[in-house]
Amino acid sequence: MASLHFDLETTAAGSKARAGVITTDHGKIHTPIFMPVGTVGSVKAVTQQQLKQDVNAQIILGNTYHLYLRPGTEVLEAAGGLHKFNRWDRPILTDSGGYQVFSLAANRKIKEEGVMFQSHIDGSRHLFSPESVMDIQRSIGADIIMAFDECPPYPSDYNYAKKSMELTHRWLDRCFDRLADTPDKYGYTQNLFPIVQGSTYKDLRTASCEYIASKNAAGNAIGGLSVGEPEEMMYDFTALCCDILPKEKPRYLMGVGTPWNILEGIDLGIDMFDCVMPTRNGRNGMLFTTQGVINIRNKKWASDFSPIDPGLPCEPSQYYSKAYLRHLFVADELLGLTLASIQNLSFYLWLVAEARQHIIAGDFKSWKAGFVEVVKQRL
Ligand code: PRF
Repeated sequence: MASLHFDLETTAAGSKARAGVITTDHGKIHTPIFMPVGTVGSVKAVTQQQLKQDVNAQIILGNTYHLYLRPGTEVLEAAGGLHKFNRWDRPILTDSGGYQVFSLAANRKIKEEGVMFQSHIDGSRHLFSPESVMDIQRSIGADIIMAFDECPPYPSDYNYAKKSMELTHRWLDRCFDRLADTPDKYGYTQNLFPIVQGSTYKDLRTASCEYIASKNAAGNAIGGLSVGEPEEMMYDFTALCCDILPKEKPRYLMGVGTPWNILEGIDLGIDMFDCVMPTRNGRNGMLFTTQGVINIRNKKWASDFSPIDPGLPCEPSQYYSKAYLRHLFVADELLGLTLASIQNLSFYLWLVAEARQHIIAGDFKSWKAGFVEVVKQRL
């Protein structure tokens, strides 16, 4: 079938923000978009029906590292790919494992060939190379697949960052070569997004963006940010990358972030985001709402029978009260995890949809300036 394409609809006045539509073989994605993280093929505590009906998710993420370790490519291929296995018929994006291998696996050894590592589950030894990671992503069958990269820690010294970036670029060439040699497995097109690296050095970031742009991929990602650097630095490097990466292709800022990070990213020209924050923090009782941030375990909510989030047009957020959700958390009830995850994901998807409407309406900049302060508030 057809390669992914991106139609840029509107560029905001006085901002680099854009509204667009990405078309994949599993349907359309309206941008800017937030992608819920479903690491092992499941967005934790939320069903696929809830993701569609309550959250309005348009695309979800999976992780090559986790899906390779469990259930493994044999099961995924026998199922006919991840879409058939987890019954999610909208677009899926898989991260390459390049990041998870560095954050989760033990005893990593990075070589030209790839990365040797030990599984965080059972200690078994594995090699990830650009070729093996492309093969695994072929078996998973996501619509958008990510290049195998190295994400250096923050801070990294210049020489390390440069060598690491050059390795990521050589690995990228090998990813493209492998894909060219292996056909799509399931009758629809998989699209490789390369990843910009270069740590926090302007000349390296510039060189990486130029190299990645020269590949003329269907979309481009910015990696290596939101790894502990100050927020202002993340915004500065995002801006630098957006100025070089092609306008006519979607730009994906990996692993970002808080609601205000997302609004800033949109302002700088980012189209796609993912982050575990809404689900992970939700499971710890931190709620993101249209009124600000809530710690639902706090005693002050014990008898507050107002809706979880009166400003959110999502059924669970309107139907259940703060007092009830607090009770579920205090009593360690599993439903609390589900309701908090749905609240946070619904809020994130609502936030990007609102941003899109304001970009189209022409008042994104002024709306953002006011709303950033609201979403940052601690209630
Ligand atoms: N590379 C990959 N995945 C990622 C990152 C990266 O640099 C980040 C950094 N924020 C999150 N996820 N492959």
